[in-house]
Amino acid sequence: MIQTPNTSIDAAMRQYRVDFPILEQQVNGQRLVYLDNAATSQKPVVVLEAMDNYYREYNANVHRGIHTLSERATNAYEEARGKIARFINAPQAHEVIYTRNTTESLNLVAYSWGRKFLKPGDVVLITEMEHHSNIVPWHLLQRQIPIELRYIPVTTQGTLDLSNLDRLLDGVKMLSFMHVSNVLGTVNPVNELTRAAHNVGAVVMVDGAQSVPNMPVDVQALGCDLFAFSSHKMCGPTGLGILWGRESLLNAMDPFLGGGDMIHEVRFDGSTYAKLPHKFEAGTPAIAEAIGLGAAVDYLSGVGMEAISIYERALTQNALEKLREVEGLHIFGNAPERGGAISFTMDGIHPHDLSTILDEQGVAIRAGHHCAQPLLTKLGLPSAARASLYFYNVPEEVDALISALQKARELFGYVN
Ligand code: C6P
Repeated sequence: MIQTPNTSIDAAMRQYRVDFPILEQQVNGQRLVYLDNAATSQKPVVVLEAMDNYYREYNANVHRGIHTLSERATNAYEEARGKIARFINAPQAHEVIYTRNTTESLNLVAYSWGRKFLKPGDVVLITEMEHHSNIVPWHLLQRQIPIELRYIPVTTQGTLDLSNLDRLLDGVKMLSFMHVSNVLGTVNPVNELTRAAHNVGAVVMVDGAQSVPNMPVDVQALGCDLFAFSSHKMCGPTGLGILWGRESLLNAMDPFLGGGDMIHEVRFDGSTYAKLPHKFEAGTPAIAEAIGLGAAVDYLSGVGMEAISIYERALTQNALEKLREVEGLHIFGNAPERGGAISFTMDGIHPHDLSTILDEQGVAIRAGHHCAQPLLTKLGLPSAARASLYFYNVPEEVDALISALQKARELFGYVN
């Protein structure tokens, strides 16, 4: 048993494993140890059932048909929006926009807000630890409008270097940054950054892809203006993301995509657009997926986000302590506040080889640049291995990771 402030949490978390039958399987003749949760989480049975039930019982398009199935589908789809809004403490459900994923949410803002409100020479401030989905949309925008893209540096500890924040914020119209790093695990100080950016009149967007699944998130307490995350990393299905934004800001932005469902009126000479949230939801949406995320949010609320966060912190500390004892292993990121993603390299073994050897032992980790190439370049790495934990992981799985890493060293002849 690992030490948490409340050891009954350990036992409680263990009980939830039965909700994830996929974890019971063998991979390559070994019990699966799934440690790739930052890439995508597994889905509990209640989520699978909610989606299955929609397709079996009331599959219909939303907001269109005046018939019973369509009304049921529309109600379930909109109820899910309400649940998601409550989950992040959004003031109003219509400020919650369904997108395809975090990537689309961030692109939507760069496109719809950026094209309307940025002028040549304006500054967008991001950080050196960003995922590509918060870098490339700004690069694309630069091809249309010559904005300046500025970066908050990352320290050797893996935290943001805020010593020159005032200077970096000069002329900034948008500050956009990740809440929790998918590579370093670092939890960034959202309140501090938001306050500083608001003081210079900038809009603040937070990429919550790695925070919403793992800790309580209250967008009002964070103080930011826009917040993006993905369903599939928080026990929900793929194909669905969320953009939350302040009503006034979303109203001021132009639509992202044009088509059905997002219009008020279409004439031969022009169109007017629907109110929020539909203005940003062109075309038939991911209905089953929204219903699935609604079920995921209910499930996570039942487990308790505070309990998830406490448990994951303890499990991550446990993993870090054990990993530090593995000879030849180097961990990247040593922030005092960190999430469950742990990136590392091992002397003499390429991360891809390491990942393959671990897979042979049933242990699933990720290797590569983790869609954060500029950060890896700064760390002097072409690629890294990464284990990422979730609340259904247990301490024995950390031990399985350590044994598999030792085995890799043996295979490469580093141990007699
Ligand atoms: N990171 C990882 O293995 P999408 O792919 O749109 O659902 O999420 C993009 C994204 C944005 N921001 C952060 C901080 C992320 O971690 C991710 C997804 C996965 O690290 C896939 S690259």
